[in-house]
Amino acid sequence: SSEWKYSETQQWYKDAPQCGNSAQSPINIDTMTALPDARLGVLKLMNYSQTLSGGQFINNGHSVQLNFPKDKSFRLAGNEMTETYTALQLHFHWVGSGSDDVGSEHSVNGHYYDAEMHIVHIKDPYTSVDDVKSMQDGLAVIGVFLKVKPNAADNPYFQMLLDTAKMCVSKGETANLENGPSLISLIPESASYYRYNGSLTTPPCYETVLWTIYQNPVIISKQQLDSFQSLKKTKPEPDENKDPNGYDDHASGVHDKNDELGDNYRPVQPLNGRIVTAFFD
Ligand code: BO1
Ligand code: ZN
Repeated sequence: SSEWKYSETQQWYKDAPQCGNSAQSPINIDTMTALPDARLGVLKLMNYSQTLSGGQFINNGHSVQLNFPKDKSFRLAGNEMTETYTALQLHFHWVGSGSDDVGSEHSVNGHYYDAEMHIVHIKDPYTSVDDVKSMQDGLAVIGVFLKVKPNAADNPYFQMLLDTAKMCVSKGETANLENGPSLISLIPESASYYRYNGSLTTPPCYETVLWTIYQNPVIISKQQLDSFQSLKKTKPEPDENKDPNGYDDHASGVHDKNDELGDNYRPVQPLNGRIVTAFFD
């Protein structure tokens, strides 16, 4: 069931029936219909000033994901929330090098950003997605848009992530983050956000996610987008000139050009009457 592909999003429901349900993610956010909600307030991001050092990046063939260190607890709560959540991982969705005007999963008034970061949290005290999959708000995912500005300098905080993420070129490769930025440094300065109930954007598409999408993007450089696009979605074909018995953590061998990891976003899904609310800073 982990054999799904971004080129076949319309087939996902066959192995993962929930992908065909009616409260799916991502969505287009229509800012004219998003309803300011007085119950919402600035997100409470607890321990987010700690660094991510000690986490581990993995290229899972669908994205590059940073699993958070087990000995730190980055936690999320909100004004209106009775529950708290603990962060498990962050990962990215981004535009492929041959594509234009796409890349993010969510869109705003039909506009897509170059990339989107997801910080995935699980409701306390649970630790497994299976335990919360029947709750509408078992997970809380924060979405942050990334925007390439021509001639922008490297974003120093994202660069600290990319220096390690870049080492996981092939599917299955991992690398430990030794010098990580604080989690708060990856979040936009403005606290404004959109909020709705939806799903995981990949199989198994469980409708268990309380989504928070920050309104403002974070700026990255063109070279930083290039670093994401240098990753591959497969393991390399063994290089016949190399000793086939020699093990290598960072796999050697040959990648096909169309093995580039990118365009790893699901198309926007129908709202089916769901309401998007908003908090404006
Ligand atoms: S996303 O943020 O909606 N793109 C998203 C999509 C899939 C997952 C998480 C977030 N998958 C789940 C896996 C679990 C895993 C959990 C946390 O992520 O189904 O097995 O424990 O890493
Ligand atoms: Zn995601």
